[in-house]
Amino acid sequence: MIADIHLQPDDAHPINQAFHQFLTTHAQQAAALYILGDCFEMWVGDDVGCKVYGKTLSLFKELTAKGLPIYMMFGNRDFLMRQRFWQITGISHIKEPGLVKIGDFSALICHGDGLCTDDIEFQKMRKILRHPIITWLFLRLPQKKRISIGEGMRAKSQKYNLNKAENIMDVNQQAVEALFDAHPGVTHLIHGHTHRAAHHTYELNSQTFHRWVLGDWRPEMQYLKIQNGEASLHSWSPFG
Ligand SMILES: [Mn+2]
Repeated sequence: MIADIHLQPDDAHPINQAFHQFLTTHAQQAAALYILGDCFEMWVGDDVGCKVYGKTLSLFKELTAKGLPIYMMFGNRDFLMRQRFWQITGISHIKEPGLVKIGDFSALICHGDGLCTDDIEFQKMRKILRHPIITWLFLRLPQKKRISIGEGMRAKSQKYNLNKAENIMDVNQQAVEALFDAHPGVTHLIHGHTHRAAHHTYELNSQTFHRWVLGDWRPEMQYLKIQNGEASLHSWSPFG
């Protein structure tokens, strides 16, 4: 499982190159690959995305055609992939929160931005941007317009994040507990978004709950491996 690769709209970018290498090595050896959002730095429509990320998409296709199941969730930067994307790549879309069962291991999975409930401004904006009418209208704008809006929002969010207190941008513990409450019997949660790779645990009603956070790919990438009923975080660098 991986998240937050934030692939740049340029296939020659080192992050994209590293990701391509990961796909053809680690991912290929896995039984399945889960991407928990923000694979792409931005996605303003399948017409633009499929062109800009052409190399990545053809690698996805190669892997799914070989029989590797790939699952992808929307992130807060890439939630406008539509039928053409899923068709071209062979990737299956999973909605959040998802529940995965791999052997004896069960976990809830989500991108993680929905759990950052202390950031009220962000949550308000998220609601507006994800509204079906807004996305419908947005996808009908000319390509140039969509690209410029996307670029503008990207710059704005970078600036916005610089001025925010660290704790506001992390997940809210009550939101995490509420998610577990809604799924009795599940004690693992895996998410990305905050870019703070870690394995957190807490006890409640004599039960241990685990929260696994996937990191980003700067400078090292982290992935979570599920094997023999256990999860573990790993780092990998294609740069040696
Ligand atoms: Mn994110």
